[in-house]
Amino acid sequence: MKVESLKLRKILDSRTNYTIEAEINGVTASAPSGASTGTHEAKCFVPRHLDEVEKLLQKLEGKNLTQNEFDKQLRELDGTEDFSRIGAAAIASSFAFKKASGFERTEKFPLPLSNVIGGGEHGGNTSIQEFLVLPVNAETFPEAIETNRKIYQELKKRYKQKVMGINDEGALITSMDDEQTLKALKKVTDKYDASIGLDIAASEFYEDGNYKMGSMGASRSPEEHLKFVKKIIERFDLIYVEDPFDQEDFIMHAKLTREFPDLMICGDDLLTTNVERLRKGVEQDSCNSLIVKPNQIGTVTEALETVSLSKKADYTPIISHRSGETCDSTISDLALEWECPVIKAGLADIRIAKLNRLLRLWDEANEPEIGF
Ligand code: 2PG
Ligand code: MG
Repeated sequence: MKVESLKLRKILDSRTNYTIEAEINGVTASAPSGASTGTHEAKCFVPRHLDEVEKLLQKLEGKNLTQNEFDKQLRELDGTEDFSRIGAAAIASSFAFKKASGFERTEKFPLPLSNVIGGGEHGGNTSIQEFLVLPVNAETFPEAIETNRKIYQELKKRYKQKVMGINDEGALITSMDDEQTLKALKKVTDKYDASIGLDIAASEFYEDGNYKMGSMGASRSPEEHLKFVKKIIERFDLIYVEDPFDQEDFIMHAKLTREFPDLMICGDDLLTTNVERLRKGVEQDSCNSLIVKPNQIGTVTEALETVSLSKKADYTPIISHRSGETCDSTISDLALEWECPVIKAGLADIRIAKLNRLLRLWDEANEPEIGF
């Protein structure tokens, strides 16, 4: 596609921080941002002199490029390993180029993995960052949304006295600790034929060699923490566990994965959508699924490279939003193009942009399928 015009501007995100919107040939896309970011992620910030970054990227105007070439040019113009010069302009521009050149969507829809109760860095009382629900037996995307919506609304009603608000991802903040939350959630998910998943985001409470879950007054060694995770997996029939250990600990992840091969043990901060880190994870059998956040690596092309390796290695790719979001729904289209069987997003607030995009696409599809 020929880049006729490229513009950058500052827009607001869901945390009222600024982020970047790129406009290529009149098509806009924007960059999300994380709060619990992995150390190995691309830098996703708004550069102080955005006009200079815009001028730099406008060198691409007039060029006829494939997505691959465009993304490579972004890398070259930036000139750093982790996009520390152009920051969020990388993923915003890469998304905008992709949207302007068009998607090659399949009709394979992802199951929505929805964050219903939250804590950790996103705000809330629990040390575990996200309590997620997966409507495993849903046969259509609208049915899957209906299940998750009912669970969210029932939680809000049933635990009215304990709900204190919503956090960065639109998940409920309650006065319950981690185990109380799991017990409460289990009652509701059983009723609606859904399973529970967790983003433990353990790097956020890993300190001096111990896992310190403040909300439960617990400090555990890695082996003790492994026992704790195993206990809650069994007791609450978890189907999905993300980042159960520190982001550098490939070995403890592997220990857990070995014991629960039928569960999705997923690397987010551990793998950071980075093909080299995924390779390391695959060599050590650390996980069996991974979170795909294109802004963790900075371009659509490199995120796709990671997805391709994940499929070869039998790692389930789970495309995901960030805790700081905009109305951009590029990841919904990418989920269909890349055939990701699960999409992780919230249910409430600005997250509806991604889900509503998928509801619309479902409506337009001829013979859509969902899930694995
Ligand atoms: C995560 C994400 C999204 P953040 O840890 O998986 O839920 O949070 O964007 O803050 O990294
Ligand atoms: Mg995570």
